[in-house]
Amino acid sequence: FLPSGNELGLVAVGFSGGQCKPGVDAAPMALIDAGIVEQIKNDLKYNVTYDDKVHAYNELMPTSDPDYRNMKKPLAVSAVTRALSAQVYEHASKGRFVLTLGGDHSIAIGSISGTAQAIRERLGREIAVIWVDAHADINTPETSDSGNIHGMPVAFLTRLAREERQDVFGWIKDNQTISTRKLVYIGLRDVDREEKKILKENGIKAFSMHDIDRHGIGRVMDMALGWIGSDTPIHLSFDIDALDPMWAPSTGTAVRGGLTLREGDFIAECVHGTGSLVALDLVEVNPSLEAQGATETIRAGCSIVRCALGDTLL
Ligand code: HAR
Ligand code: MN
Ligand code: MN
Ligand code: MN
Repeated sequence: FLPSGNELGLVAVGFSGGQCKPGVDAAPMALIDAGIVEQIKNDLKYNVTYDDKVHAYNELMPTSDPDYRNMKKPLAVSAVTRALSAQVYEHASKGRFVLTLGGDHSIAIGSISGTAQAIRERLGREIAVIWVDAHADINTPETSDSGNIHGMPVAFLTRLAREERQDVFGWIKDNQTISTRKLVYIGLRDVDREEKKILKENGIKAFSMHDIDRHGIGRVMDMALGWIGSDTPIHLSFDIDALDPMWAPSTGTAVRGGLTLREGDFIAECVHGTGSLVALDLVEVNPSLEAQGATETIRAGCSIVRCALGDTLL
């Protein structure tokens, strides 16, 4: 089921409505300006299908978007992720590897639902998701303290949260959802109390920074990939805040005590090495925060992407 012929579809999503800090919408352009597309084409030899646009989805923005069930900007996030889902589906259903450059992490509702649907239709298979993040992003609207939807995408994708209203994620169909059994976290270190309960009650596999300290990243990757099993299509959703702020300071909710740059690259290399990676998100780069560290953060993001796409050291 490997995306054949090194075909890659790129979607650039300039969206920040899943949280409150402006600037994360500028990340795709910053990554592109840093040369990510040339690196993918020339160094890694992919055929890139890209519409040459950073999508802001302005035409989808509601004039009024009041809080609903404690969610901030529910209409905007729902509309953007719905449109993104269709874009990602379009690429994935044609057998392309799909790279989505965010944007805040709420966009994973769109990218993962699109991948899940395309892989089910093409191969009759459920995807696994590897979520690399300081945060679990599995709050339901009711458990979230912030109301920011970038803290909720995993809940909507797994159906731990659901909503009937079509304009507030009611559009997510069963064939666009993922199983909690095929979800693995790596890098967690800032998980809300209610989220910990959700992880425990649903038996979700999670490797925290403590696990990485104890076992080392090599064994953690063996365990993570062993849990998923071979020959399972994988969607890797990489939040740059998984990295320590030393390497990626320019992000909205930086948490100290994170992954080194090499550990982040190693995760991406290992997932590439399975031969089963079908899609990648890179999210939460915010060049306007800690601006003296923006170049470094962008470089770290480019490096993660290259490693996931098969860049090798030797
Ligand atoms: N758990 C907190 C919340 O729900 C913080 C989430 C921060 N999320 C991200 N994405 N930066 O991982 O609001
Ligand atoms: Mn996240
Ligand atoms: Mn995060
Ligand atoms: Mn809380």
